[in-house]
Amino acid sequence: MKLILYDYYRSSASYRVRIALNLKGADYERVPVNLLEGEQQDESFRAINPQGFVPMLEADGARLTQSLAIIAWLDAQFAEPPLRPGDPHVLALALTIAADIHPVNNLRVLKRLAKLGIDQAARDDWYRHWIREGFAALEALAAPGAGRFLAGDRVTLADICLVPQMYNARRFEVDLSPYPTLVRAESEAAALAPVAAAHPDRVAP
Ligand SMILES: N[C@@H](CCC(=O)N[C@@H](CS)C(=O)NCC(=O)O)C(=O)O
Repeated sequence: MKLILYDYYRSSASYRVRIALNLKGADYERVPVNLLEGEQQDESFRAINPQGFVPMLEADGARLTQSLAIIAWLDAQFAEPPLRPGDPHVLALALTIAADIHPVNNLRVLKRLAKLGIDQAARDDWYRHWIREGFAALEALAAPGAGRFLAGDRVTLADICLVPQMYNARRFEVDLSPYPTLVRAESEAAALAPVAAAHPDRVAP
């Protein structure tokens, strides 16, 4: 199967899909879409992904969008390791990040805030606020069922969402000490070679 990933090295939704592809040992090519230069808005890209977002995965010509849907599809195609996107607890942890933290801190939202006259310091405060609020909830939700990873002793979709969100949190200098479960799970996941290979610094242009 020919897999082509349209991504951007610092896009956390793309980072999730890179982690999943690497964990599954899938062969894929990358086509970088430079978000800072606005390539996601180019007519040619919107013609193939009307939402103007990365990631997008082409699989034998079929176009898949939305990182969690792409990962669920990959999980159905490649059995090992099972990432458990259909497990309600795993999915709830993943969505706490992918549906509740990430969208309000997306580039287009930050650009909109700037357009409304919100200055850089206030935009950074906004960004950190939603991470802190989301991580506090995630810590409480995950702690009782956590093991080596966020939802037990095997890596799941929840860890795949956690690693890129922790990367963003560190970039914005969020104090992570109130979230020991998240810090522990992330360091276990980040130590896995397929996860490490998906890091933005490893794929930067
Ligand atoms: N819900 C989507 C979100 C995708 C998304 O927000 N991608 C960001 C990069 S992380 C993007 O392309 N942003 C472009 C923009 O904001 O203009 C997913 O999980 O795939």
